[in-house]
Amino acid sequence: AAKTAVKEGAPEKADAGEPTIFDKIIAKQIPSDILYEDDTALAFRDISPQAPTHFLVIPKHRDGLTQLSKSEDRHEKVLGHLLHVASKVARQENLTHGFRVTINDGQNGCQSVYHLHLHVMGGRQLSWPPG
Ligand code: IU
Repeated sequence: AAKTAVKEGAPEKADAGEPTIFDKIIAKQIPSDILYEDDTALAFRDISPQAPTHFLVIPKHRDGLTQLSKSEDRHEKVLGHLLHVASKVARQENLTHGFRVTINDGQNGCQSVYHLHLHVMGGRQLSWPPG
């Protein structure tokens, strides 16, 4: 998992996160199955689906949002937008019987890519609680 690398004694940068694979997906340098795109958000199918339908919703401009726990007041609008995009794409994908939205945060949350992303999973009966 990519960990934030800040030199000892160095002032913390606005976005100390290193580039991730999602930057290449946003730039279309590597192919992905894009379901929705606007100026702010991108939704694409997860490469390793955990349900019949599994897509990710990410902000195009990370702006410090390596993970949810780094949110600042300025992120409020984009955070709301990402949830609404999750809902719209779930509708587009006909997840009429329900779905789950998950954000994995940090080590205990099993986050592996340090660019905020919402998982949207559906198309089967999910169980609760998660592992
Ligand atoms: P996580 O919550 O950080 O663990 O989720 C990262 C997700 O990104 C995970 O479900 C991967 O399958 C997914 N993913 C992807 O869709 N395409 C990629 O090139 C890579 C990871 I790397």
